[in-house]
Amino acid sequence: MKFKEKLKEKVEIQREEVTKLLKDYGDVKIGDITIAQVIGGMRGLKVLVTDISYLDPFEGIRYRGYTVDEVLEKLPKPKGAEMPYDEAQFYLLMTGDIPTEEEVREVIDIFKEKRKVPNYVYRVLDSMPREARPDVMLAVAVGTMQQESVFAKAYAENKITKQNAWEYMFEDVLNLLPKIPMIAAYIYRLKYKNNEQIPQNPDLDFGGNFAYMMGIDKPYDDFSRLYFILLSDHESGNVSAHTTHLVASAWADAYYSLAAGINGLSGPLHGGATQEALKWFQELLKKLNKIPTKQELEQFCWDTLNAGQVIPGYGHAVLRKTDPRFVAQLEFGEKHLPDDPLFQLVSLLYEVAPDILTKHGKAKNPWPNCDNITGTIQAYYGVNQYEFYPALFDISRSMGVLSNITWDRGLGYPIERPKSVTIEMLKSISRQD
Ligand code: FCX
Repeated sequence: MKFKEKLKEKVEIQREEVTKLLKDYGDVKIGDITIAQVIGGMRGLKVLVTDISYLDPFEGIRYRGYTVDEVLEKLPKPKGAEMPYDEAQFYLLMTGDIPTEEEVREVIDIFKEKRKVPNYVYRVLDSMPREARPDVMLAVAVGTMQQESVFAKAYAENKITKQNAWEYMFEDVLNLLPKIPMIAAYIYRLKYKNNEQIPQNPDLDFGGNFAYMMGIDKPYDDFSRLYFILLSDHESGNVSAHTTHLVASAWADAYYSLAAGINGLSGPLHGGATQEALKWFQELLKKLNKIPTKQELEQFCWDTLNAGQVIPGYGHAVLRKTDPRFVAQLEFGEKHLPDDPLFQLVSLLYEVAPDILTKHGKAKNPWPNCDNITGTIQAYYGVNQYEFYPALFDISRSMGVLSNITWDRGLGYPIERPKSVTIEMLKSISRQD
């Protein structure tokens, strides 16, 4: 497999670099820690390392050094499609290189070969309560397949060394990732479409086949490709990426680790924000029974803030400008759904909310993040069951977190184990200062 050969070459070079860095410069300090950071969710602490993506507070995300615009422009696309292959984004995240047509074709073929989901997974999903949330079902499906892990089997047979661990992880990742959109589409139709399932289309790619199995016409395939690229990675400190990395750091396999990451993504301050944003817009429309004027929208924002709630899809722990992933979706919306009332509302909110949040004076970043707009576009294409949104986010995020844990094993990163202190200790340190 050329894909694996390329990765192997890169892993070996980088492993040597990391070993040398550690040996020669392991004692060099890269920062200090304040009490505010320890109590404040470790904001700004440089304690993780990943090359898969980097989030600049003012520029936004770069995947392997490429901006959102560059990725959308440079990655190969299916014939006639507006958006690139998700397989190409996965290749980029894994290897750091923009794939050629031939290189992406290899990944597409591997994914097609491996995407068939075992029947027992469907039986487990069918037996779950219909009220179970889609992302819970997805995590259960991933956990159910853990017994297929080649990494876990090789470990049990004493075959794994620090040198070869990444190869087993990589094999698990290639077995697992192509199944994620298949399972998510199955869950969607099980829960919301009377379990009338649409079999996969063997001619279609990751995003295209997902849209097909969802039963939604074009250009939903392109929106799916776009969305899966945009949310695929956001450094390794966000909750879903960090959780996956943390669990894998104890040499849990990709199945355990991804299931944990899926759970990590669920909270309303993280992957749940998309559903909160759509809910917020719908409540506004319900309350006013019409598209609000600018003044009415401003009032609704203040009502939200005065009630002690957040404006969903605004703010960010790291970003300090409009999220380029929001902009990419806004541009898609301007092209494909400019007259949609909800979409118009998103655009209007973008005009008023940053000023209001600035006046409110709490949020460090008054600009929108990607989650503010996704639900509106999904709803336009009929996916208005907003509890499904974290599962959609999971499909995308799987690409980045699974790339990260492959490299974690490739570079021999150890088990993660930060040190805790007590509040008494912090008080005592502050008294000495
Ligand atoms: N509306 C109102 N208040 C907000 C706000 C918003 N959109 N964003 C931040 N604030 C408030 C915080 O609640 C906090 O208040 P407090 O001092 O009373 O606790 C204060 O501003 C400072 O928070 P800040 O440092 O700016 O932000 P954090 O790093 O603590 O949190 C998130 C970042 C994203 C969690 C926060 O901005 C938020 O809750 N936003 C709304 C939910 C959301 O959009 N989440 C998705 C984020 C992202 F894209 C993802 O991970 O998926």
